[in-house]
Amino acid sequence: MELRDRFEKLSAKLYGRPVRQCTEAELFHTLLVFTKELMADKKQITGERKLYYISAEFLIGKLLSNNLINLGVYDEIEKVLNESGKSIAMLENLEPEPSLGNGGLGRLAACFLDSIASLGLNGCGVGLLYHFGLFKQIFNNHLQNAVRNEWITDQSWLTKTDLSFDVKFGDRTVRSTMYDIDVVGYDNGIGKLHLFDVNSVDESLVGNGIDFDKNNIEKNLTLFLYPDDSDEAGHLLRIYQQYFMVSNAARLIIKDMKDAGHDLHELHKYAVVQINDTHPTMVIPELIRILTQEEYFTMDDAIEVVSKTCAYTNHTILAEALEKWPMSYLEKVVPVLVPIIKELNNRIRKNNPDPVIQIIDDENKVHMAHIDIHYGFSTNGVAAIHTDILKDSELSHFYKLYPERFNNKTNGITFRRWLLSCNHGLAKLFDETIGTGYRKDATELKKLLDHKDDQVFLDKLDEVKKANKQAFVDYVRKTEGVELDPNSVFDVQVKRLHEYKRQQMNALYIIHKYLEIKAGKKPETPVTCIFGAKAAPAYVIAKDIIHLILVLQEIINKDPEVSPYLKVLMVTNYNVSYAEKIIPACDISEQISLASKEASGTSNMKFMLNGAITLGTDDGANVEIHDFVGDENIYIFGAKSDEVIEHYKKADYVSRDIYNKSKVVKDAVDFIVSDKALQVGNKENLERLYNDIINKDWFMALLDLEDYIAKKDEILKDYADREKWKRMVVVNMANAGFFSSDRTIEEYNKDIWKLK
Ligand code: NBG
Repeated sequence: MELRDRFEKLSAKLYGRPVRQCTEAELFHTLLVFTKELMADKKQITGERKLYYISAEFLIGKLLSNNLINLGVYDEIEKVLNESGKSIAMLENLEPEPSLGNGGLGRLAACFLDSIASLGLNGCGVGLLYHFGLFKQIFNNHLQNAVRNEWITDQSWLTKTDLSFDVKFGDRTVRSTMYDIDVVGYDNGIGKLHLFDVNSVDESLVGNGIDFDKNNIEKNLTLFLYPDDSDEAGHLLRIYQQYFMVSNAARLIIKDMKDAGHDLHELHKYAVVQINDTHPTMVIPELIRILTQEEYFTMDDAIEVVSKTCAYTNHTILAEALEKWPMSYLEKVVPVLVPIIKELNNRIRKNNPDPVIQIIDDENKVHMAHIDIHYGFSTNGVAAIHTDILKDSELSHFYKLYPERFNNKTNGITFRRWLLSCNHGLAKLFDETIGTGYRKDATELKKLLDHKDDQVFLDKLDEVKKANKQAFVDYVRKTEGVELDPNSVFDVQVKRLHEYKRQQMNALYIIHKYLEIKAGKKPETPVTCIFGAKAAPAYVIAKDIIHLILVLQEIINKDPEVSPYLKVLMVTNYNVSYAEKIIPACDISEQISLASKEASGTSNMKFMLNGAITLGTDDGANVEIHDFVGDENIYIFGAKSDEVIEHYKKADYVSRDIYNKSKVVKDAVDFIVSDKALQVGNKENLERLYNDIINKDWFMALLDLEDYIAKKDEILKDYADREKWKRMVVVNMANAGFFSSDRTIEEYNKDIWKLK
């Protein structure tokens, strides 16, 4: 039967009406059921050996469009809907966005699931079913407010399975249920994301905001991703969550192995576990515990087989994010793992007493990453420079012990979502220009280079960007009530709010521009500075930076002298769906982290693919983008990572010296506490931020500020040279192929997972 007829038949069955008479809500539901039926027709991906990708986050985004694209029926369905004056995008507005992740780490895991299924690899994701996940952001009085974010409805992609386990903590036992979300491979079979929930969960524990009783573990366990951990109860809750996740994962793995009739002594032959950052680390002692206590393994055998099964990905060198749990916390939450962790520690200590590599340190804290490195067979970084820093400084003692375990896997993004789904105009232009081969082999984008001087192509490219900018302007008018100028340069920084990512440096540039315009120096090209970022609710300075940006937005956008040349927008509740609208509309991609601190970054890749030019430091994957496109197609500024690492070693960075020496820097920083700013903003927030910048500035925003201002002025000037700009855009898009997550996953598979 033709798709159209099947779809009509379904709407008749569900609502007793033909498609053209259905409401949007009815059609959304019909399409959801229909898509699930098409998915049920596809084969489940299987294989002898299986990957378990365990992660605290899977930032999967809305699934309707993507599933239809990967099923290969998007255009056909769109046609059917168009005939009734509807569209897929319209219906997708009704789909809530799953709130299962925070930032790059979670979005990477989602891109990986897409690529794993699209390459037909036998792998699944394992994580938690957070009911409210990451908070929803609203702004009140120029301040971030966090409110609860509901996303689970009856009409969702989740399927309840009958798999259920008991999870025993030190002081209680809870029961879990596994829910599945199907992952549609592009022109391939179906993979799975397994999400565990606690049966006793109680959403009514939470009011309108995000406060709840942190001690009521039975009820709160799967309510939030990264619950506030500024106190002990918060820390304990995170350990409860992590153990709940890995205990279920371990049970699932053992069950799969037994169902397939494998001997658990050969676990490593049939299973591989990827530990995504340190959150799932306890899967190592948990598997060892199960094998020794329930499967009669000797400790030696259990350790050997588990070590050959587990691999670890490091996503950061920031000390704060490398988890260290006090032994007393583990004793309370997971006493059964404590003797095993001590045994693992003793085995290391006996051979090598060097304090920096111990699992349990002198303060009796357990270093989770150290468990992963000693008792896993692979440790990888996520971009070339990041892996080099791990080897040469951050983890150099481990690298000396186990050089063969260290490897790099530069991150990637799935082009299905970040091109085909979010930028139909551009994808269509690529299809017309170089054929559709790039959809399966992203390196074919190179063919675009042949069109670098093709005026017709360049003009079409410009048209696509213009249309995307206009669509974004319309969306922002409707949702934020802010009027943007589609003819201005769209300069975008979207990512988690963190001092190392230096949104504050971007804000200081904006102040500098504002002061220049007020002094009569009008820029040639008007610019719109767009931000999207959430700050962790307990991260005070990050919230102060949001406050500053919102204050600037208020002052600048309302100033008739300035706003024709400069505008600021911080979007409300930045998430995957927002990213899908912003990225295709962007001209300048801000990747301005302090060199050495951004492990990789992945928005840099999405932006380049969608025709934006990078303004950035030599950090993370920017370094590789730089290598691919060459000096003339990227704008790099600021201190290099060696220099930065030296500053930290010598502890010789004094931001106040820079502030005192440079008038440009001083004027910009002083504005934060000027009368003008204080008229709009809060004294407490602005003064705290000001003091932090001149007295501390741990991530050295002032170090690079002047260089940043100069580079940004240069890129804005070059934007006016339209022909030059368009050529730079083509070179960037043509070189984006390497950053496909299909390439990343092929590398993981070849070097680590060895599936198929
Ligand atoms: C983040 C890094 C990013 C990187 C993503 C994915 C964490 C702990 N790390 O630079 O900050 O792109 O991981 O690897 O969230």
